[in-house]
Amino acid sequence: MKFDKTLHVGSPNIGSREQFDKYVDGIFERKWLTNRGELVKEFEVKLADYLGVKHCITMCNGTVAIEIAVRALGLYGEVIIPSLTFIATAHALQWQQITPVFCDIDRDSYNIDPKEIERHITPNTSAIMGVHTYSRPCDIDALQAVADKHGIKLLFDAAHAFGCSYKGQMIGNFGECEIFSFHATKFFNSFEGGAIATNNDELAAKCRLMQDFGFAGMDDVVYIGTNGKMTEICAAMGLVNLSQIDEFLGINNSNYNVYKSVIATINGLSLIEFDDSEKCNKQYIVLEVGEDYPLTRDELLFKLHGKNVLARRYFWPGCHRMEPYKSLQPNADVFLPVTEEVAKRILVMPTGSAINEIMVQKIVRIMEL
Ligand code: T4K
Repeated sequence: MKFDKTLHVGSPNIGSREQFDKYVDGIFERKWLTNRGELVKEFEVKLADYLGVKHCITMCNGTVAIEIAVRALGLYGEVIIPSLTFIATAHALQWQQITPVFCDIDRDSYNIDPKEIERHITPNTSAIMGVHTYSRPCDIDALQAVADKHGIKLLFDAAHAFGCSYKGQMIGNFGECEIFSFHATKFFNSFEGGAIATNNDELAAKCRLMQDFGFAGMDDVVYIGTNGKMTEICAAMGLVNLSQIDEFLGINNSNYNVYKSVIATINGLSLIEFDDSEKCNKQYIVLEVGEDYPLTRDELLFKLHGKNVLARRYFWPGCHRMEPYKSLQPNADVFLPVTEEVAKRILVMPTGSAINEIMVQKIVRIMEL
């Protein structure tokens, strides 16, 4: 059984076309396309309200948002991050001549392991940047304790964790700031886009200036800055999708439950678990392919691809095995045994509004062999 159309991991959730068209009419009527237009302002208010955070500054994408946050926080030298993440986490640092120092992950949560951090701290360490990988929050309290003990900053790449909570509070409220991605492939998208969420007034003001070349007034530049602004068309998409976010969350939840019930019967495959007492977007359906499964992870991947199921190996082989880090830090793997083990076993499966229960059952039938 082969699917007629390719099933993607990152197929976008797209809200009401009618509502979107109305926003677009307004954009053309106002002739205001970017540079803090009406829709961007409305989107920021609604995002901050949804997250229960003081400031949410929209950005052109998640990568530039991290770069701006890092710059606004005055980070330098070395920043500790996990290697099991999308390459943007590392690149946003290296782009600014800051060395990403790769720390191992916890075997159960796949997130940066707070117990492993201290071995990487040097006089040059300026921060820890946790990543809430696959939507599961890091052990934030433990990371904050390490950061406080060493007088370094803590921030989060929350690209995967919009709509998720930690101890009942929405992600977006922790560390110095948290950075979201609203890329098309995220369960909540604005075509391209991102945001910096923070409760720190001073940091928010700085990020806002830096995303607009450092302009504090018409002819007054106060910082080195860049162009990190979100456009009106992206804000329109974000507003539409935010108004339907519960629908997308519901779809991901029900797809996850179907995957869970059917995968439970297959020996050698295990599925990521989420804490039911917290809010979670469940946007990544992550499988681990164990030793007792008859195929290796890669054999299963190619079998699925052959059936038009474009499963992904996110985030194999780990940033430390990609350039330029592979050459710059050739021995990084010595401290990353868990990352190495997990990276070779994980497989990310399609979900979102393009996928339904019947499709999930068919996908799992392919995996039953
Ligand atoms: N930090 C973390 C932890 C991240 O995961 C990311 C991004 C970032 C930072 C940076 O945020 P942004 O600067 O991107 O806002 C995709 C996304 O482009 C990327 O945003 C995402 N993480 C990453 C995990 O996935 P690729 O290179 O794998 O994308 P690609 O083109 O292979 O697309 C993935 C699948 O989605 C394909 O099967 C095609 C399908 N697709 C894609 C698009 C764009 C669609 O069906 N429709 C579409 O419109 O990076």
